[in-house]
Amino acid sequence: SSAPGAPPILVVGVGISGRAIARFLDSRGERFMVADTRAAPPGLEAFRAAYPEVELYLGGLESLDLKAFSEIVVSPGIDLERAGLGAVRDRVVGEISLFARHCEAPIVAITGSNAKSTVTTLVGEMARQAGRRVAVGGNLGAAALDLLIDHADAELFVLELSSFQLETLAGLGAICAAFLNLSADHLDRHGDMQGYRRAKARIFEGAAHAVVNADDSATWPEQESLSCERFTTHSPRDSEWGISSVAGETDEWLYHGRQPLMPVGELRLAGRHNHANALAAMAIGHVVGISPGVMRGVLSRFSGLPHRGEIVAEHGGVRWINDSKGTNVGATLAAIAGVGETLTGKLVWLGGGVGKGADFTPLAEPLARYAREAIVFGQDAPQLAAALEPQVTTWRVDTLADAMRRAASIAEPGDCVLLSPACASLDQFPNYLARGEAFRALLDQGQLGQGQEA
Ligand code: UMA
Ligand code: ADP
Repeated sequence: SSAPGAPPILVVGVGISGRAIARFLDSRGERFMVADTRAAPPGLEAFRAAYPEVELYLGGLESLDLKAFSEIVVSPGIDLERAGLGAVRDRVVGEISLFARHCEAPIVAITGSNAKSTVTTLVGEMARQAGRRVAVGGNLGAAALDLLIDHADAELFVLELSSFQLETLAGLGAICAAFLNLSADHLDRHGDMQGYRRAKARIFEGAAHAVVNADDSATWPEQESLSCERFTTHSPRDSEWGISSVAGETDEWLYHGRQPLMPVGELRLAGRHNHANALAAMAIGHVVGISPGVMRGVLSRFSGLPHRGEIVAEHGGVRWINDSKGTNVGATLAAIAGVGETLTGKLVWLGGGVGKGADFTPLAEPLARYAREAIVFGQDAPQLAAALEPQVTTWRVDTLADAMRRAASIAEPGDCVLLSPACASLDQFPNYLARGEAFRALLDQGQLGQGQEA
């Protein structure tokens, strides 16, 4: 705890991370105050109720004497430059730095533009099935510092880490650091792809082992001495994790080098991108000593997280898929390819929201191939329409509900209606979960005019 009279710590943010940081500092008897740059942040009342004694400041941080704090612990949503913290960067740490400083058990850290939650959940489940006391969280589920308090006896921490969390992180020292893939996202925050990649690559600092994507060189670490497991959706070279057919047979199997692991057909997760996810999870599990048999068992049961390629309804021969977590172009390309592989009819694609400065033009080619129509909604619908036309028949509406009504009116038996918006939801929903729930609720209400037989 802080020495009497020592400068206090400043915590920035009253969201999930800010509350976890405050709770952690409080549990250690540290002196701290809390600030949020917003005048009326959501979660304020809950924060006040939990910490009535803690000094709270709302508004622009320039009114605070930032030099008066020994350390400034920031929430991931804080853009340091925009919040006026650029000049005191040397005293800024993120929630995960605090976690790393106090965590004594081994850490598995997982990042990437997409697939983080799926792979993190799989690895956590594999460790649990292997009988380990494991705690899973970070950018998904419980905040990392909450895990440190609530699972103090964990012998392994499996953390999903976002680029926002990694940006302020130094020397994590993970036993296994996985960088799954890189495609454009959050460019409004990180400036360009180099800045975004640099933030993510911090995951490797001090790591004992890395797991990277052999098909995506942007995920490879600069540290040449770092021992690397590599996964690919092609035939594995050397000791890579990959996919191949058994000699003389057509069935595909997952392989580690020349060792067959399990038939692809035994996976419950569909689509090539999910085969990559299964391989990544197995490579990580291998690094931390989980047996192939346990991993196969988990992969043969896991059917995916909600809001990620989730089949929500089938009406009149039309399948409705909720991929609300498809919040960037790379995710949506994977979802379209995954659905397209199995489609008998056409795709009716629903997309739109906050594009975060992304280039949408890569969506045009696969949508031109598979889609009956692209129905776009929300804030950046005009940008989407401009990127898709004239190759793709595009229809513009205001809301998700309008888009679904339009989809119901044009879909034919054998078609698939896919909500994989390639955008954040924050213009019209609190988050991607609420968007996915709205999709499900509108289907359950049966008011879309779609065929009613379930
Ligand atoms: N904000 C301010 N001023 C402040 C503090 C926050 O304007 O002083 C704004 C931020 O710009 C942001 C919002 O408030 O728009 C929330 O920021 P936050 O850092 O307080 O967020 P938390 O509630 O702590 O949630 C964060 C993650 N959210 C973000 O990074 C935006 C959650 O991931 C994560 O579950 C949680 O920490 C616990 O680790 C969500 C997310 O959307 C799922 N992550 C992004 C993604 O996956 O793409 C990165
Ligand atoms: P994250 O936590 O990184 O957002 P999720 O596991 O929640 O990742 O998946 C988010 C979305 O990304 C899914 O809904 C799907 O559209 C897409 N996706 C999943 N796996 C991959 C992959 N390996 N490559 C590209 N996109 C993927």
